[in-house]
Amino acid sequence: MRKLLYFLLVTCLHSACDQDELTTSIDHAQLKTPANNLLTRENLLLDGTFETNDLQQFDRVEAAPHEVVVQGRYYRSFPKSGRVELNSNEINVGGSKFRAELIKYNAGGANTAQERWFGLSIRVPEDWRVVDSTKSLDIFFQIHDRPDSCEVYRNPPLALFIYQNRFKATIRSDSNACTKGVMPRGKGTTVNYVLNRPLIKGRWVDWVIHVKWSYKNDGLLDIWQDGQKVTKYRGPIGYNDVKSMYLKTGLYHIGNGDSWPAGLKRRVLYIDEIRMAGSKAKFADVKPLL
Ligand SMILES: [Ca+2]
Repeated sequence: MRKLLYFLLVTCLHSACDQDELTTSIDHAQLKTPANNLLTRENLLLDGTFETNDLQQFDRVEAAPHEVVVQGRYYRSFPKSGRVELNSNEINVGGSKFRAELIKYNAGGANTAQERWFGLSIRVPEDWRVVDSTKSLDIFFQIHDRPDSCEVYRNPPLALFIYQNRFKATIRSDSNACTKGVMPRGKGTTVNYVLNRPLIKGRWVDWVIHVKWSYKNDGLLDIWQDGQKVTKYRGPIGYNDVKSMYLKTGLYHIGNGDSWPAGLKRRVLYIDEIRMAGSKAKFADVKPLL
């Protein structure tokens, strides 16, 4: 297959310009036409490719307008993707704490639609500064619970995030009908770390996630990174809730309390090809870049 790699110098003209954006690389051999791509995908509940030049595929935006923009400097398959930014001086702007996330409902749950497939691609900029703190992490994908009337919003049953120089993921479960507090602990509740991979900067990284929500022992979680299975978990995942959960993607920085990493002005992440599908789906339906 013939490969052409172009390096385009792009002049920074606006204040949001990052060191990483000085160089754009496009691998033309990987490009697919939208028509070819759409024909092969079925069963989608979300097809978040940003090709409509807006965020209409999502149900809600928990971000200020400048925090999530559609742009074409980088993209996965088609010539648009989402650029997400968090700024050090914008706590509680566009969402609680340091947050800029897109939301899609109907992500399933242990007592509703148990099976879901998710796909997404992320591009961590070359100049992403690793923060050497055990109190700092940046979530780029999470499935969030919707609490029952006896509960508060808890930590998410599934979260993928950047922690120091690693990609990591946590899962949480609770068989109790009423979870106590925000972080399930104690009898019937668990927290597990199910992914630990080197952080990759400067190129797109594809993720496919297959999950069966269950607070019993028949739950399932498989994660593929760039087509390679990196997580195979069997056991409880999710809460004993009535309502279906929701997908969130973008950036959510968690520090020690309300703290932001010292000396860091901004976090930027590119996201693309965010898909969700139900139990009839297969790997190829949600995989980025067919
Ligand atoms: Ca519950």
